[in-house]
Order: sequence, then structure tokens, then C-alpha cells
Amino acid sequence: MASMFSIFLVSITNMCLVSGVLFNAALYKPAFMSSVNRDWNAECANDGNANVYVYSGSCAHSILDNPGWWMVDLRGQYKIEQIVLVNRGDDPAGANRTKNFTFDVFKDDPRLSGDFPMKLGQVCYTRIEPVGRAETFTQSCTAPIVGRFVRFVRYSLDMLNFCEIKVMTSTVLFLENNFSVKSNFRLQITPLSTTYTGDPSLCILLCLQRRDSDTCTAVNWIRTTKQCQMLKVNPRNVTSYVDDPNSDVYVEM
Ligand SMILES: [Ca+2]
Repeated sequence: MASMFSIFLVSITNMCLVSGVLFNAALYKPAFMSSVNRDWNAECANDGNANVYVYSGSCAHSILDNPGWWMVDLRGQYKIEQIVLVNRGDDPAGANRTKNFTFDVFKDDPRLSGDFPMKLGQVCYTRIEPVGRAETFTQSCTAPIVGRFVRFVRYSLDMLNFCEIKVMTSTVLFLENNFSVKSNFRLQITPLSTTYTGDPSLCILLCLQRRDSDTCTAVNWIRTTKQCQMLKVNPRNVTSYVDDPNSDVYVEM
């Protein structure tokens, strides 16, 4: 089965997307945190599901850490303008843990530096007081910051537990995306849009250009007709593959 997958690197360094509206650059991107409690992993906090009940499986939750941190890789350089945090809602004591934290931003992966996680990046904002139970807290950065890695960090001993984080931007400076290709399959979901392109690379580029409106993350490329079907799916939870000898499916990694 492994031979059905190959990696297709799409590096669109000249793509500049300036949208008229803020959109969430963190949705479905790779995310990490200082530790994981049960299966409530970091990517539960950017899965697009804002359910505030931890046992729903849509919240990230660490064990006791100092510092405790959560971080998303936006896979490109974005001008970060605002952060939205949806706090835990099912437990008052748990909700009260979301305080004394900072959101900071790095251009490069800070985990590769020797002083991670202690070193601060460029600070979007710091909040001392707790975010309310089940509250959706929205805060603009003091000034927009260009970067790729956006981190929640708290320099005291406690657990992290929040249910969604959105990184709001209106400007993409460039993208660096990897797609995996699975030959002779397609995803059986309703496309966001369908068009015809000369090759799958163009299809993927059109998909990425929809970032500001509908988070296109995958394409079905119908080889026989050169049809490009643009799709929205969580790349970490793809279940709707079907056999199709005329199609290849490309999914963002
Ligand atoms: Ca969530």
C-alpha cells in the first residue's frame, strides 16, 4: 500500500495573497504542544470544531508543564493580525487555567534553537487575567507580525486546555506546502469548485488561492478530462477515499 503514496512538494514562494477580509490561517495546520493528556492532542485546537467540552474530542489538553506551550506551523509567512481563543467550557477550574499567557510569533521553527521553549518570539499580546469559561476571546496583536510559527506560551506550572485557536490574517507573503498524492483514488466529497487545468500543479495553486474564503486543502485531479476538483477536508482526518482509475488525489500534509 505504501507505494500508492508519494510526496509532492509545492513551494509557491512568489504567491502573495492580499485578502480584503481576515481569515483563519491556522485551520488544519500541523500543531504541537508541550505534552499531551490522553488523546486530546494539539491539533484538536485547530480542527475547526469549537465545541467547548473536552470529552467531545475537540479540545487540546496537556499534562502539568512549565512552561506549557502550544504552537501551530502555518506553512508559510503570514502577516498575523489577530488571535481568537475558545476556552474550555465544561469545567470552571479547567477554564481558569487559561491565564498569564502570551501569543508570540516566529519566522523560523523555534524548536530548532537551543533555548526553546524559553526564548520569546515577537509578541502579539500578553494576557494576565483568565479567559472566561467557554469564552471566545478575540485580541488583535499590538501591531501585525510577519511569521510562520504562532505559539501560546505560559511560564508557570499548570495544564493547558482550550478548544480552538484561530490565527487571523489578511495577507499571505508566501506559502510552503507539501501535498501527498494517492494515485487511482479520489475523495468522494462535494467540491468547493470545479474547473479544468493543464496539470495538477495548477489545480493545487488554484486550491491554495482560495485560502481566504474556504480553506481548500485537497484536490481531485481527473487525468482523463483534466478536471480539477477543489476540496475542503481536514488533512489529519481523511476517510472518504474511493477507487478511481482515472483520478489522483492530492492532500495537503
Ligand atoms: Ca477544536
